Amino acid sequence: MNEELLSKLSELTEAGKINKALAKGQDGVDEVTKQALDEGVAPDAVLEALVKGMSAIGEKFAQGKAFVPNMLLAARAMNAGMAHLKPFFSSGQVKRKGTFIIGTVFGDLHDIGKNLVAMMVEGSGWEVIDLGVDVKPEKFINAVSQHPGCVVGLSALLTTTMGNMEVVLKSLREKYPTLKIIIGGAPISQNFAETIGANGFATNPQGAVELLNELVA
Ligand code: B1M
Repeated sequence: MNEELLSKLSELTEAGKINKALAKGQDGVDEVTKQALDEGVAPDAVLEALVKGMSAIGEKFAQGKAFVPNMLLAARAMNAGMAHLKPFFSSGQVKRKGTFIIGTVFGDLHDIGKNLVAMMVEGSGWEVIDLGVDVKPEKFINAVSQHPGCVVGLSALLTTTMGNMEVVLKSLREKYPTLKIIIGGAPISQNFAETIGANGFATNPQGAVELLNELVA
């Protein structure tokens, strides 16, 4: 029974079925998560099922078999489930993989891709702190100071703001020499990531999740 509920939860998350009102009268992630927890399914098993659904849509997106709207719906469905899990996070019954601080670097206002990365990473079990767009080094430094052991993600969409990634990275490493920093965005390449000394680069949200999991393995 548990297995059935959990696989239903993964499928509903992947399909972006949020709740009854939005899923044509059928139970969505909202209702099924509540049902699972009410029936005594372990909260970490529920989280795993939600993550499985998000990973499935993330992989399809990376392969060009799903699109931005699919990702957005899946993330909203995931969030509906996460709302029921929040008390278990606060009580420490369910552990996060780590904290990921993400922002689009200063000078750059593009946030659609960055938001997708943030949602996928959150959906894979990390706590995500999204600093928004046009983020200056001081704001990253301040956030890192409040979250020891975090990983930082920098996004940039313009060739003119790629250089600002290096400025942010250097400012952060001056204060936190061992801080792990990953980067991404349309103009970014592996070569650029290596040149500025980032710990890794990803071309899509699923790639960012895999990179983060490798960094904390
Ligand atoms: Co802008 N823009 N834009 N724009 N814009 C581009 C990027 C551009 C390629 C369009 C073009 O000329 N063909 C061009 C850049 C050229 C260049 O630098 N070589 C450009 C330009 C020039 C500009 C302005 C300068 C235009 C002007 O005002 N003259 C201006 C700059 C403003 C600024 O930032 N200071 C500007 C403004 C804007 C809008 C505000 C109108 C709007 C942004 C709205 C918003 O984000 N809220 C906008 C948009 C929408 C685009 C395009 C059309 C779409 C970008 C997007 O959202 N893609 C874009 C052209 C295009 O890409 N076709 C363009 C979809 C998104 C899912 O993909 O962001 O690549 P992407 O994210 C991917 C990956 O890159 C990766 O995962 C994401 C999901 O797969 N990824 C990461 C991203 N961050 C990551 C971080 C990671 C890992 C992976 O780890 C930390």
